[in-house]
Formats: sequence, structure tokens, C-alpha cells
Amino acid sequence: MNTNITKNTFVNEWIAEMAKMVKPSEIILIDGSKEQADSLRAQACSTGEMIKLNQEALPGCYLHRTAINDVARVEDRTFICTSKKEDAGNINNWMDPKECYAKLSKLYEGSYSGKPMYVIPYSMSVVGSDFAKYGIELTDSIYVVLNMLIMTRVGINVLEALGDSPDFIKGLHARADIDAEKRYICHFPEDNTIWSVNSGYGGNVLLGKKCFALRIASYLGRKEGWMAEHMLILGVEYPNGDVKYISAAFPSACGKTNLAMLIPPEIYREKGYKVWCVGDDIAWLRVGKDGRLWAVNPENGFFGVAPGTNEKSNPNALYTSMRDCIFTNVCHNLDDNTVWWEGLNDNPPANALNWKGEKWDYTKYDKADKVNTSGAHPNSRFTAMAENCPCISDKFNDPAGVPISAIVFGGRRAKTAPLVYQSTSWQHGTFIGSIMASETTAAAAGAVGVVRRDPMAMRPFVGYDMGDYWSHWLNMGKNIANAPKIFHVNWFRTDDEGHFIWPGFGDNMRVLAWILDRCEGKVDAVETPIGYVPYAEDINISGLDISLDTIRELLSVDKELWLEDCAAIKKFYEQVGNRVPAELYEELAALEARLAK
Ligand code: OXD
Ligand code: MN
Repeated sequence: MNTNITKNTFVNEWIAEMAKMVKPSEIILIDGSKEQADSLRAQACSTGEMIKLNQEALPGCYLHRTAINDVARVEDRTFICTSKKEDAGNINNWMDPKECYAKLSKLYEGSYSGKPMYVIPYSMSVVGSDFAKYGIELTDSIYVVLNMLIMTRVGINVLEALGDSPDFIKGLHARADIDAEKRYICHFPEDNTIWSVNSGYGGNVLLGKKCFALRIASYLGRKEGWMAEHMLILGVEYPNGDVKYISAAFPSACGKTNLAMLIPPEIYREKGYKVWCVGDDIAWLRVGKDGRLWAVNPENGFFGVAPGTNEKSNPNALYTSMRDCIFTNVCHNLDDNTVWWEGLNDNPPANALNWKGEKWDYTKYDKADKVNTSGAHPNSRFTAMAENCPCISDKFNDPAGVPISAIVFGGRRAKTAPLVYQSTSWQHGTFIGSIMASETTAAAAGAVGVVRRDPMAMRPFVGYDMGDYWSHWLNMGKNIANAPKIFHVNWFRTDDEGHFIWPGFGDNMRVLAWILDRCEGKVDAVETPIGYVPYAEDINISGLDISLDTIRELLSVDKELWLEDCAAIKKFYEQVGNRVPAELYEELAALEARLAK
């Protein structure tokens, strides 16, 4: 078998070594051409791996179903394999690299037999740019190839940019038996290597995304002096044409895609305000020559959650998903060969297959048992091209990225966090990021949700020790002469009946406007124990059915709740271990002292 399929001997030798283990029938280089992609799509449809949808309603769109035991990222089977356990830290699962290579080699052995090996050369960020990092993913799945073609920049030009360098991330993926008990998503940051086996689900197998652009990249960023973050990037255009950029980190399923593609309310639109999307999930950030922090979205598409996406929540995402898109695990409407998901509209199809491919009866839908009764899986996805997004920023392909004015952290908190507050310094902002948390909706009526600490929304994605990661944040702050201001938002505050108080979605623009006004020094704020909070009058509520008193309530800080939170934060820091920077303990002590006054 010819394994010399590139001009790079490091690539060829690695392919040969992997091929010896997985034993493919042939090796196919993915060249990024339309002809090759068309032929792979046709092949996937002929085997049932994909279903071609109604091409009039959904041009270029396809449906794929994963195995029913393989529908989400698997954090408990995700490992950081550093030679020293302490370098992976307490929050990550760790395996000794030698042991892991040996264990997984057995699972990979012969796993491609009878199937081709697809070699995908891809770039995270614009090929040839200062931000760009290259990877090669080997896979036995056409679905993976077609998703990678949307999510990353793939093609021969990546190999040309790599030249004869050994500096690429080696990713090996095999579906093997899709055995959940033998599923492993393993990262070897010291070897620039990712091994994924026994899964066919996006976040586990599209290796450019979480595995490379967050876990491996965060490790590289620390080594090289930049940051890889779980952040959307958006630009707010002012009526005079100026655009200010914000990056924001929220835990998974807290509305990053919706915020990134926000449509401002009428009162802003009529004045000429617009919001442009640069990215919805990942930001790579570097200090520019001008002393500002510059960001790119290293991805080339969106891997968005389908349920809940609709004309109100995110018309831009809906439009983007209506062409050249791969839908995964959504409901298949057999009457018109289109797709449907919970929250799309109030018309579930009567003649449909559910995400498992079984005949679906929408009248049996039970909110308490979504996985078994819904048409679309709660984690069903659309893989859509950034260039098809109506609000994609004209800076999306700019190799320099965009200058960031504000960093925003956020979580889902029923009571504790106010609608918005601002840190008093970069160090305090790092502290705010480190204590980020989100509440799961509690099953028992009336019970408060379970709080999961998710620092910087990176809990599942830091490729090294969390304490070291916070030190890296503090160090970065020292090198950014003109650092972004750091904020925290909470769209999810509820009243005593558990209803959300803030309308969210497009109206979040009102909070972004305050944030940017603060960055420009255009508005005052109230100093509270947790940071700067807006004067209620400074949140624009014109056109909203909300009173100033409600805004006051949304902005209130309950000292008792915060003191309870401090105790929980202390416990979490202890869990993170002995590499938590002293500066963060100082911030915690100072917060407690201010609250106790
Ligand atoms: C996530 C995602 O799980 O982006 O965060 O898919
Ligand atoms: Mn994400």
C-alpha cells in the first residue's frame, strides 16, 4: 500500500505507522475539492450513512444518525495523557501516555480492515496566517470527512503551508465497534497527538474542534504565550460604522451560538446598530503589536445544537442551517423529506422518524423523558458553513483577527449572579472567570439547581492543570498593555415561581451596549462587593415590558448567597489543588471581607 501520499516525510512516516496498526484497504488523501466531496456524499448516501434531504427546501443538506449509545461528548472517557500526572491536574482524567498508547493500540488493531483510511489535512485559522496551526486527521468515517470539510479549512494548500515541517497535530480516529465501554478520547499534548476510538459523534471525532482547538491548543498557548478559549466572538457595529468586538465564554448549552448571531431589538436597529458573528464556540487570542488582545475563530463552520433553534431564538442560525448542512440525530419528516426538532415550531410532523430512525408519535412526547420520546435528540446538531451565515463578520477570514474590547463570562444562575457586573481589574476578572458556575435545572419542583463549577467554561477543555491555566491567565494580563475589560452576565435569573425575568435573546444587546459603554468610559457604575454593577437607569429598557424596579432586582447582590458561594468556591479551589495561584485566594479573601462589611 502506498503510504507516501504527501511530500512531507514526517506525515508519510506517521501515516505508514498508523496504517500498519489499523490496516485499511486503501489510503485516500482528502484534497478539499468539490468533486471529491460530491463523490463521498454520493457514496455515503448509497450505504445509508447519510440521507439526502429535499434539495429544493434544503439545498446541499443531508441527515446522519449516530449509534444510539453515541450521542454526546464523553467527559468521563476523555483523558489528558501527560508524562506527569500532576501536569494534567485534578480536574482532568489522566492516563500514563505509554499505558494509553498500548491500551488503545489494541482497540485500533485492524479496526479499518475492509475500509479506506481518509487522510484529512486541515488548518485551524486562515491557512498561512500567524494564528494558523495545522492538523492531519486519519479516519475511517466519511461522515467525519464531510463534517471536517465544513468545520475546518481542508485541502492540499494546508500541506503546502506545512511544507516539510513536523509541526502538525496527529489525530487518529477509528469508529471500531462504537463500544461505549471501550470509548476513549485521549490527548497527548507532549506529542501533539490525539487518539479517538469507538465513537462517531461530533465532539469526540471532529478532532479539530474540542480536542485540538481547545485541549491541545490551550497547552500550546501556555507554552507559546497565547490563549485558546471556549468563547464566541461578535462585533457590535455602531451607527457611525465603528465596530467593537466582544468575546464571551459560557458553558455548553448556555446560548453562545444565539448570542454570537444576535439580532438587536428594533430600537437599536432603527438607529443603525448591527451585530456581526466572528465565531460561536472557540477563540484563539494573541497580544498584538498595538498592545491589544486580538482574536480569531479558528473554525470554519458551526456545530450547533438544533433543539430550541427557531425564528425567535436565532433566525440567523436557522437560515445558515438551511443549505450545505449536515444534520445529526434530528427528526426526519417523511412527508416532505425535511427535518424537524423540538422548539423549531409548534407543528411536529405526523409522519416522521425519530432520531433513532424509528417511527415517531409526537403525541407521546414527554418532557421528563426527552431522550426516549422526542423526535430529535436533545443534543442533535447542525453542521453549517460560516460563509452561509447572513451575519458573518467581514473580518471572519481576516488573518489578523479582531481587537477585543471586552471579555464576558456567563453562567446559568437562578439567584446569585446579577444580570451584569464588571471586574475591577484583569486579576479580579480572572478570579470571576475561575469561579464561573452554571446550575442544572433541578428535577424536584422548587429545588435549587445543582451548581457545577465551570471556570472560563473550560472545565472539560483545558489540556493541563487548571491552577496552571489560571496562572497563565494572570500572566497574559501582565503582557497586554491595553487589556480588554472583563465582565460577567447572567441571562437566567428567575423569579420566585422559577420564571426567567430577563427576556434574553436579541434583548441581550441592551446589556452588550452597557458593557461597551463601560469600555469607552461613557457610563458610571455602582461599586458593590462583587464588582461594578450598572445603575438601573443605564440599562436601556425602552420598548420592553419591564419596569425599572425589575431591573433593580436583576442587578441586586444578595450578600448571604454570595457568602455561601464563597464557601463553595473555597472547596472547589481545594479540589483544583495546590497550583491555584495565590492571587486568586487573595481575591477570594478580599471578596469575603467586602461581603462581610
Ligand atoms: C460543546 C459544543 O459541547 O460546542 O461545548 O459542542
Ligand atoms: Mn462548545
